[in-house]
Amino acid sequence: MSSEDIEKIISSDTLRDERVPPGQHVVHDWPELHFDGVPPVDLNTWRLRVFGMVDEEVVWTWDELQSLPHAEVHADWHCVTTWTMLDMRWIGVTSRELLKHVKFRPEAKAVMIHSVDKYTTNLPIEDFLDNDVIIAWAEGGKDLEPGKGGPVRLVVPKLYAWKSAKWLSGIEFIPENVPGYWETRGYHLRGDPWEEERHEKPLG
Ligand SMILES: Nc1nc2c(c(=O)[nH]1)N[C@H]1C(S)=C(S)[C@@H](COP(=O)(O)O)O[C@H]1N2
Ligand SMILES: [Mo]
Repeated sequence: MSSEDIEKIISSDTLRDERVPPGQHVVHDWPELHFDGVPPVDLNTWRLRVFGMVDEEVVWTWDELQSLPHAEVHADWHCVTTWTMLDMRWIGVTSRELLKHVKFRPEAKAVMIHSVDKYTTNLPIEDFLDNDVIIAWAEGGKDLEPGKGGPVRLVVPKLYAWKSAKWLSGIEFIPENVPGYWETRGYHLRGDPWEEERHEKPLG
């Protein structure tokens, strides 16, 4: 596939006059954050499984994922620990492209994202289907290193980086937007950096 064939998507947040959300600062070295170690991922046995409230479960192998149309997303990216990276260029398959092959039930309200390291994070379906959401295997022209989620991760540019699950393995359609790993531990259910949705308000 030549680079001209790749659909180019510009995340609308890169068109803002002020691109750095409140309380954030720009970094140039890509930090690496995960709750546990870097899990080994064998491409021969790796699968991406879409399940839950769907008419029929769909499973992709690595080669099958690669055979879908590729896209490049130009986007900024914000971590709740206050770093922001501008002008990321992610290569992969968009969530919309993937879901051309899945019929989810109208009662489904959210997705729970699953990873090889047992990490989970939740997204309302509208956020998952935003046009800049990508299942990415490369950034800046280089394949993702294992620490950065390689071979493949989700990227949700408009929400804090904890929503961008590394070592993606599953997308589960669920009836309610219930909390994932960090959301259960006090992070905001949605995580919009422009609204500073960092943490849920403490009780009491
Ligand atoms: N599978 C998995 N994905 C994950 C995490 C994790 O622990 N496991 N950490 C999240 C958090 S809290 C952040 S801030 C980003 C960091 O991504 P990076 O290491 O590429 O900077 O990954 C997110 N995705
Ligand atoms: Mo994070």
